[in-house]
Parts: sequence; structure tokens; C-alpha cells
Amino acid sequence: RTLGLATSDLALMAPAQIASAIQQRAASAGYHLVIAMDSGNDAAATVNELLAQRVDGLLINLPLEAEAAQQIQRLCGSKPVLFLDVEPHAAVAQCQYPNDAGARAAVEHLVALGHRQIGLLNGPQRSVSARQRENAWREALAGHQLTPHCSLRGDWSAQSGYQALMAQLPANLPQALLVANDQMALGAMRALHQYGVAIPGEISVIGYDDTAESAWYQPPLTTVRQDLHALGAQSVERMLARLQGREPENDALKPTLVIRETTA
Ligand code: IPT
Repeated sequence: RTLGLATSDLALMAPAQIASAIQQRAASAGYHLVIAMDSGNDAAATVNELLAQRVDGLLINLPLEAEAAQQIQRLCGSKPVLFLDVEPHAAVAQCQYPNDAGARAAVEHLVALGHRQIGLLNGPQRSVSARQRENAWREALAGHQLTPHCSLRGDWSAQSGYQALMAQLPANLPQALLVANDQMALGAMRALHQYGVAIPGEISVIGYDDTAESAWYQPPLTTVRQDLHALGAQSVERMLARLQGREPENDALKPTLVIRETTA
């Protein structure tokens, strides 16, 4: 009995921690897990690798638009498929945290602290989740008659967060920075430290994910928590329910705000 996981780059913290949780939950249910990593942006090829290994069901943690997800689902024929990073309106089975709720919570936190000049450090344009987080930030800011003070972009990596901030520094910093994931926040904080900008004294920083490392940043990172372990476990639960013809339990996944020491 084998499950397949098609995943985005496991050099990134969130997909790695999700994969780890999936592997553990699958193993405890007596399922073997086969992982195929998509590094070339070819979801169909990655899924075909799994199908060639005769997996019983597929978990897909690749950023996919609705159309592309439906195509993957057709490719898998009668095998159950569950999507972890897909446009929510797609007509496919999904297990994911709502990006809009998480992004909104981050904006409300910064606004409640009195910040008006708020900048964005967005994720990559090709990522559905990154686009949803950015749109929700912009809407929530507009709800307070605010527009982004600046709009920077990275590729999810710490290095890209560092580079985005270095291009902006030393001039014209916002009072607070919304970052689309914790790894880019790590790089952004490194650039701010390098210029002697005090966090949170001169700028507040808020991340997204709450990966296992985020409590160990200096200072510890305020962030929007997606419990990645719960996500992995629940995705396996739902897959097993489908394979065994049971109704899956439907606890909605909800992001939560974790206030640590990078916002004030
Ligand atoms: C999403 C993470 O939030 C982000 O940090 C990045 O790692 C991305 O994955 C990689 O695809 S989580 C995803 C399940 C939406």
C-alpha cells in the first residue's frame, strides 16, 4: 500500500515540514510514501513519475491554478487525488489553509499597533498562495484606507528576502513589513540588522508559516501560523478515508497569529 506525494522544492522549509508530517502519518497507517519533487515546473511530469510507481493515491503539494489541477486529476484517472496548494474554487478535493484569512490577520495586527506605512514582501508571482496572500493584504489595507508603502518580491528563499531589502535600503523604509513567508523574513531581517535598523524599534516584521525555526530567529518572529504538521496529518487522513470508502472528518484548517518579538 503506497501513497505518492508530488511536492514543490524540499529545500524550502514549509514543503519539507509538510512532507515530513505526511511521511509520519502515512507510516503509522501502514502506508509507504513515494515522493516526487518538482524542480522543473512541470507538474504533469512529476505526477507521472508517481503513477509509474503504482501508488494507490496522490497528494499534490504543487502550486496549481484550477485548470491545471483539473488536468492533473484527469491524468490520475480513478485514483484519489488531494490538492494542498490549489486555487480554492477548483473542482478538486483539497486540504489547505485559507490564505486570505491569514493575510488579513497579519494586517489587522499591524494596524492595531498603530502602523500606517506598511510595506509588502511578496512571494513569487507563479505561486497561487503568494498571489492570494498579496491580494488579501491589499484588500485589508484598503479597508483601512491604506495602500502599500512599497511592494517587494522574492522567490520564497531567505536569500531573495535579503536581496529585496538590500535593494530598498537604506532609504525609505516602511514602519512595518508584511512578508509572505518566514524564510524571506529571515533574509529581510538579516539585511535590516546589517544596516543597524532596530526590529521592532524602527520596523516591525511579520512572517507567514511559523515553520519550526521561526521561534528561534533573533528576535523571535511574529508570524501567521499554519500548523504544517496538522496539515500533513490531515491530508493523509482524508486520503485514507477516501481509499477506505469512509467519510472524511472535516475539521477546517485555520491559520492563527503568533505574536512574538518582531512586532511592536
Ligand atoms: C507555502 C509556504 O507558505 C511558503 O513559505 C512556500 O514554502 C511555499 O509553500 C512553497 O510552495 S505552503 C503551501 C502548502 C501553500
